[in-house]
Amino acid sequence: MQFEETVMGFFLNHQEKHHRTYHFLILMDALISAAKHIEHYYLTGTLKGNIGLTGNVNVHGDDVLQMDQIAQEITVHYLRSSGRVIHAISEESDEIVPINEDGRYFVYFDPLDGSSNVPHGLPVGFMFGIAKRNLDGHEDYHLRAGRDYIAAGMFVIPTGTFTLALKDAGTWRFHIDETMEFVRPTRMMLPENPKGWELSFNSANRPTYSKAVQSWIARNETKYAFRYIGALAADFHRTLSTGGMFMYPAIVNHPDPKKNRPQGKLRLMYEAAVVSFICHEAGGNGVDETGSPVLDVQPRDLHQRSALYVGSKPLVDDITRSLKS
Ligand code: AFP
Repeated sequence: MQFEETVMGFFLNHQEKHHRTYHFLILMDALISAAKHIEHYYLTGTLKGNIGLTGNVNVHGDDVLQMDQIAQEITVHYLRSSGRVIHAISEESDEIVPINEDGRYFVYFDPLDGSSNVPHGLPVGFMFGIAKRNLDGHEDYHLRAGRDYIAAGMFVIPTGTFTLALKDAGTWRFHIDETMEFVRPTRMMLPENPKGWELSFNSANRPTYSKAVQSWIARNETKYAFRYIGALAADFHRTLSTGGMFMYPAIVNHPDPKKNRPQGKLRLMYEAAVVSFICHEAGGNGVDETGSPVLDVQPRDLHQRSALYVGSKPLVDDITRSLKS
């Protein structure tokens, strides 16, 4: 028989090695419990009729699916019961979600990212970033740059995979086993050999990108395979394994100027900064439309958007030169 190290065994060793408190473990246990519940509801959703629309529209103008609401409720429940979270910022909530005044952490999350995949039962993401409350100083500000995160992760639901990055301690991938435990921590580093690298972006939007990005794509598209499923966690999961680059450029040349998105589409705190943090710990990089590191962007509002170019350093560096030229 083969036995694997569990995610909790991994955390206990990590916390002991780095002389950390147990509070972070309690928070991680809450996030993992939430992910397992969301996964369960997702898998049984069609049978229970949970994947339809609620008739509500969220802060971004997207139709809210029943599954979005279920995932939000589950996550807030577990964060609350952990007792370790002061505030949460969620894609599904216009306002900051107060959780527990004595909490130590801020959590930024999207409990069901990639909703257009839901009616098809295809992969979606549960993405999160964690910053620590400033326990020694006076300031407890929740608008933190990704550089300030202590951890970030993504569950690809319902595939049973979990990728987690711990500050200065690497990016790790776990798989769910037959007892529903996440097991087998595997250190992830972006492959250096460009042979298998892939590009991932919404090709239908290509004419709407800046001229610099369009020419970069024209110069590079034949060198790499192209993959896109439309859920950031699933697309980036692949980028991390194969190397290459995921991008969601700013929309600046839309035939209907009202549909331009010069700020990009993805949300900074619970999408772009999360994958940039994971990528950074795996030896890669993530930049925005100005070619600046996403992790350095100081958010000014909860649901701020960002363009994103994330993946293997040589490709991100190369497109950064085009973005800055
Ligand atoms: P939805 O949750 O609204 O489907 O958005 C998902 C997402 O934010 C991200 O997960 C994808 O990478 C990106 O949008 C896909 O956007 P397009 O549908 O415009 O390609």
